[in-house]
Amino acid sequence: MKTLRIKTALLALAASAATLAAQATEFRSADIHPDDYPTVTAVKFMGERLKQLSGGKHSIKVFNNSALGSEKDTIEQTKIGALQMVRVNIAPMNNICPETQVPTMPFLFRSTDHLHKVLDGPIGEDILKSCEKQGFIGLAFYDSGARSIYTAKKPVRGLADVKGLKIRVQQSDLWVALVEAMGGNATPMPFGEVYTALKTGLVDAAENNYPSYESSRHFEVAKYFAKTEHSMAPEMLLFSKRAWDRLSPEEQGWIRQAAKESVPYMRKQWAEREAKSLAAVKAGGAEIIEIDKKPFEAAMKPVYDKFITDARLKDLVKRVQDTQ
Ligand code: BDP
Repeated sequence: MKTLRIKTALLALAASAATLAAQATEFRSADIHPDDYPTVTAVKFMGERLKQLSGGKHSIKVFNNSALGSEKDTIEQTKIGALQMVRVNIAPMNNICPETQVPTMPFLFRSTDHLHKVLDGPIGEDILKSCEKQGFIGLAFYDSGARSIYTAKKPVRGLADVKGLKIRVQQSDLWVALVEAMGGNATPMPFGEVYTALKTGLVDAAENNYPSYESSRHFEVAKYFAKTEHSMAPEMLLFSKRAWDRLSPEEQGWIRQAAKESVPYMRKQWAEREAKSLAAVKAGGAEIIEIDKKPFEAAMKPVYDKFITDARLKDLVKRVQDTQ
């Protein structure tokens, strides 16, 4: 009798799980940025498109402002399927899937056009696919402009000024090497801790694009922005492979399409935001320093020697360089 009751209960549970699967699903996506940041608005746009494509079955809820933790944390949550989606910079993926090191490499892209051509084509596809064996379905790349160094106390006007500076970097071995090649001391830490680190002098400098420099208010505590533009490391949109494998090919197609459609939307938002952020940081007292980038570029050889080691990565870098 008791077993029968348990069996009935189990059956009921299984039935309700099946109904749940057939019902609307709200995918959870994480971001460290605030509401109006282009990465967040782009994923919201994607959610709207997904809703339309799926006839209201699927949508996306964005947990932003680091609500679910740092990028490293949310990547982990996505891997185990606790989160279905995450938008991160490519940097914290560098230690997880080596191909992501390629678009991170210093002074690799000649322009935003060059970056778009590479990421929109077969090289971009190859890099997105390369994370699958690690548990991530790469959906899209988003723009992130170029990253430059900014300092709290002394301006950087040339490579020699970087020597000995304690510089916050993203959590990636490649980034540590990149800053060390410039002569700095790299301190990896999550983005959310950088403002205080700059303010208290735990670090002397950080590096980022204009929108992040502005939205994080780092410009208030590190006003010298030296336009080193040393990397154009893009943003990545990833789906949990665990969650993905439970979806039908049709559902997967909707997600891919909605993600793809969010890219031109994001690019437009990004270009506008870069201009706005630059104006805002200038108005807020930041000094934008033009800099000769050649010595910086010349100093990067050891980074290529250390990270672009096997034939596969060498070939990817060459294909990027050959893209016209
Ligand atoms: C911003 C990226 C964000 C990174 C942050 C960082 O959009 O994903 O977390 O830089 O430096 O530009 O950590």
